[in-house]
Amino acid sequence: MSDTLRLPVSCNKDCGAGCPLLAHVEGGRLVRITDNPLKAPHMTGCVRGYQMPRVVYAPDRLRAPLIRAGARGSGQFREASWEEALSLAAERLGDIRARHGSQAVLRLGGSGSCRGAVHNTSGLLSRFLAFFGGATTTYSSYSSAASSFVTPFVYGTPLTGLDPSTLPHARMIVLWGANLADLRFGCETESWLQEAKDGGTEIVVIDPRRTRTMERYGTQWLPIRPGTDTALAAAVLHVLSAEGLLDREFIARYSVGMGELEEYVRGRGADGLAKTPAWAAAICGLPAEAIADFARRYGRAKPAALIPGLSIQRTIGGEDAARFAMALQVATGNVGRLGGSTGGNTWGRLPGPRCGALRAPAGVASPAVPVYRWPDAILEGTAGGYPTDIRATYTVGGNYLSQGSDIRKNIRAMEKVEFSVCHDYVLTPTARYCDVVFPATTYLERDDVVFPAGNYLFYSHQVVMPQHQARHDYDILAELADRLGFGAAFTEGRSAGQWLEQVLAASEIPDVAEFKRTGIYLGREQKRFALADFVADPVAHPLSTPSGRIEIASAAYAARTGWPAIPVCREMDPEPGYTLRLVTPHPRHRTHSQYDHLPWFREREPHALWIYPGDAAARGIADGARARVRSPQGELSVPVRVTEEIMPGVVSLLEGVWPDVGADGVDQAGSPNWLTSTAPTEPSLGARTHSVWVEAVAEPL
Ligand SMILES: Nc1nc2c(c(=O)[nH]1)N[C@H]1C(S)=C(S)[C@@H](COP(=O)(O)OP(=O)(O)OC[C@H]3O[C@@H](n4cnc5c(=O)[nH]c(N)nc54)[C@H](O)[C@@H]3O)O[C@H]1N2
Ligand SMILES: Nc1nc2c(c(=O)[nH]1)N[C@H]1C(S)=C(S)[C@@H](COP(=O)(O)OP(=O)(O)OC[C@H]3O[C@@H](n4cnc5c(=O)[nH]c(N)nc54)[C@H](O)[C@@H]3O)O[C@H]1N2
Ligand SMILES: [Mo]
Repeated sequence: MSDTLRLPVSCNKDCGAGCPLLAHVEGGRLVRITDNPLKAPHMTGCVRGYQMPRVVYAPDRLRAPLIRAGARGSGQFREASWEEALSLAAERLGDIRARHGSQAVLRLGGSGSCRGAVHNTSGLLSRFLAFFGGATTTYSSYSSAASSFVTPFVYGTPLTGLDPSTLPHARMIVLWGANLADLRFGCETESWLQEAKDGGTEIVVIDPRRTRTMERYGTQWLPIRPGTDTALAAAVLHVLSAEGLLDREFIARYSVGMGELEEYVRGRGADGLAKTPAWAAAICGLPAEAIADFARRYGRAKPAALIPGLSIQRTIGGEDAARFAMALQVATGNVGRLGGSTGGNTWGRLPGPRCGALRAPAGVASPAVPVYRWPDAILEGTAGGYPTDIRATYTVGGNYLSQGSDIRKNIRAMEKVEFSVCHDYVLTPTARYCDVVFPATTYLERDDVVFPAGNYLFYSHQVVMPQHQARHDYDILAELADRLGFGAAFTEGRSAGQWLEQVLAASEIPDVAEFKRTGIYLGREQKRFALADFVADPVAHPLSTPSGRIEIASAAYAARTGWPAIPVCREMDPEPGYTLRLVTPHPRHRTHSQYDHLPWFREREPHALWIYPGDAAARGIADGARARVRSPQGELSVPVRVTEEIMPGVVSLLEGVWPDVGADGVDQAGSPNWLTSTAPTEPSLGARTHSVWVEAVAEPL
């Protein structure tokens, strides 16, 4: 008998997917991961899933609990027994709660394994801290703060997505800051995009970089300066309005306020400025004719699917970039139609099959701070207008000392707290600043249901034993809960495995044994698009906006925020002394900062500052040499890639690189958050990591 086992697994990661994979185990060792042969034809995994054995068996995996033995950030720890480390953490957390209340603890992280029903780094810590008494938590997300904030005002719902199988029905697809070939947005999107392209769909890519998405799927690249999408959108609307390309019947039947927006872009609004292509050209860096031509083709291509990336709203003014994208799809009558889109957030924004999850109890008071400003909340506290004074942080599934903007500030914040705990499977930059670090399992060391972006569920088997002394987050928190006196409340007497059975029993999956065997459960409908009901019959299915219709002008938004009811053109202010706009996109070979500790992944995507040849020449910077890049927040040193794949005036550094800051205060790794700021976009208080002014010079020898 062969001892090769093949078991369905699925990445429980925050990369926008969750894929149907198959683990091959030989003699107890995970040797390979491939696509699950039982998957639907358009589903595929990606390199990060296939290469997970490198992560599971990484030489730098934590071997035992760690207790800090040197200055914070020094990396000096001693290995401790579970008993000692758990007791220490329970004692310190309990002591802080006794002296300052449970809200003196700040909950951080959560994205690490955020797709699991049971082993969910976000849900588990929330549950633990709720029973602890209610900690200070964070609201909103690094990902989509601005668009999540505005979308309910426009559509009355966050469910604005589509199934990618609808894409081949589009005559034109506009990928507006959406890099669908490098990033994962569901496990089917790339295949359906390919099918659309093969079927003759025009695919326009609007991005300051010429990405793999353009290379593979694009029929036209419109290079745009970052953070200027509102100007381009306004000019497109101007052309549609001036040239009779608005779908007036659709607008009248389904929306309110388009007239006000039309007045604004035509120059009859308060600023008296006509948002013509020529006007936008100077802002966006695109030729006026290219803007007008795009507007006409977009206005005539029916149906057209405009898919915004999350990138356009991680900018100053991102709220209105998101609102404009939705307004354009309404203006052209493409909402709620097969082959169209809402112009709102797309991936994972439709319901999945019914399935339970292990959650936090409701009704526990937990004051919250915007996640983008977590270090400010620690440093400023109640004196700075934040709800609490933070004395401790608890991180599960986050690496905010790499991923939070302004790492220098993050370090100050982590140095200020009395006590900090972290669970992870490697010693991340964040773990280095913590007092106790618990070694956690990866998803391949535990059973779970994974929620992908789509109308399906995947089962992910435990395929290897927990490595070294790693434990599940669930078990670590249960042990701590026990020591803090609320173990029974946290576990309700169940193990993680028993919770999983309970979740499955309460799901719509009819045959759980079959689900575990195949790893795949498909919901009935696989070709859905948001707002179909509303568009089919707006009287029977009104939206839950005040008017019951799509609100292009939202009085509720204006009343709540003090910002204009319609989206307006907004751009970041210039920063004297800085002439280059930095974008910090997501990497193909990492999920944020994950995998950056492994040379194999780093070699596949060599880290470099992308800069346009003319900009490099003007600064004496050579291809392959190192440059110094500085912003008001910090300075770093990084190799340079001189390339026409980025437009003039813009530079790019991928996010997710672990910082490596020398005694001179210069980051040698090129970690973009050494340059970014926690000043957010308003009113959502969201991330603005694509709105950063920097300057670059050749590295002094
Ligand atoms: N492989 C992989 N996939 C991932 C992730 C990952 O880390 N790795 N992360 C996942 C997560 S959590 C998220 S939130 C999403 C992120 O999804 P996005 O936010 O959409 O991703 P980004 O890479 O930031 O930006 C996408 C593209 O927009 C361009 N861009 C930047 N600024 C602008 C702008 O102002 N205007 C326009 N028009 N384009 C701009 C960038 O050059 C880039 O090519 O990706 C998800 N998918
Ligand atoms: N400059 C810049 N910064 C950005 C962005 C950007 O575009 N530009 N993007 C932002 C966005 S959209 C996001 S979502 C954030 C993401 O930022 P983070 O939420 O910090 O994401 P990761 O870097 O993936 O860190 C997740 C950590 O969880 C750990 N982990 C994974 N699974 C488990 C598990 O099961 N248990 C435990 N205990 N740990 C686990 C991983 O090892 C990793 O260290 O970054 C943001 N930061
Ligand atoms: Mo994200």
